[in-house]
Amino acid sequence: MRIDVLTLFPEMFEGPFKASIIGRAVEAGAVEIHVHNFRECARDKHHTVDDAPFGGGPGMVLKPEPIFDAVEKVRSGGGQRGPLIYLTPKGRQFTQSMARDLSSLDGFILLCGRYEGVDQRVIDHLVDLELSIGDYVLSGGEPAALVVADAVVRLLPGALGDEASTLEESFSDGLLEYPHYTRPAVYRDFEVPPVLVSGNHEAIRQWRKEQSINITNSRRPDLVRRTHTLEARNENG
Ligand code: 9D3
Repeated sequence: MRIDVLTLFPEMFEGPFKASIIGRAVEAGAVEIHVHNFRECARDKHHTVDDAPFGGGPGMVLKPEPIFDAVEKVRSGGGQRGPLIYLTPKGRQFTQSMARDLSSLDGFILLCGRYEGVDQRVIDHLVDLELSIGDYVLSGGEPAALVVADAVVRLLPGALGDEASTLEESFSDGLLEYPHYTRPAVYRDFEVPPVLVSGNHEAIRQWRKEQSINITNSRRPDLVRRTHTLEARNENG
């Protein structure tokens, strides 16, 4: 996979793309990430990327020319044929299912906005998909691009060392996770639930399922399907 990022703040990607899962996936050759400063595509001597909005009002708008040029350069250069994704508070909210869809692509381009956003003609004639990462205000699209890249890259074969990803879907079943414990069995008088050290694997499986359903019911009732609700009732008597 190849991910191109268009941003005015390329330095915001240096640490995150070197460290952690993404860094490992890059090292393993599962993904190539190219970060471009589209200020370099501005033609005037001051490399202007923004201007005042037509019609008046506060703030600045990102000009179309540097962004069109940057996208066209990326698409002709790296052979990138994937969609252009614009990170914006007005976008559809990013989900795990979108991460899965994106992980099957050859590549995509992430466009990060700043100020009041991009000229609408960029959206109308260049952008394929507008994504938000949730209902809170960021100062720009960069943290959202990092979130999308992380969620997608960890799904690529070879990114996690493989084992975890397959386990994830079959077991968690759309529920929040059960509590985890490790040694020591007693720490400052705080004991691990006895069932976990009982050696009874069926009892452990049941306990974990019940814990998952209960924590999901109390924190994220929107995630709990009817089948889970019935299971919880059965297992709780
Ligand atoms: C100060 C401008 N705001 C007017 C009320 C609108 C606004 C524009 C641009 C607010 C935030 C931003 C910058 N945010 C993003 O570019 C962004 C974002 C976000 O803020 N929240 C969740 N997902 C995303 S994706 C991109």
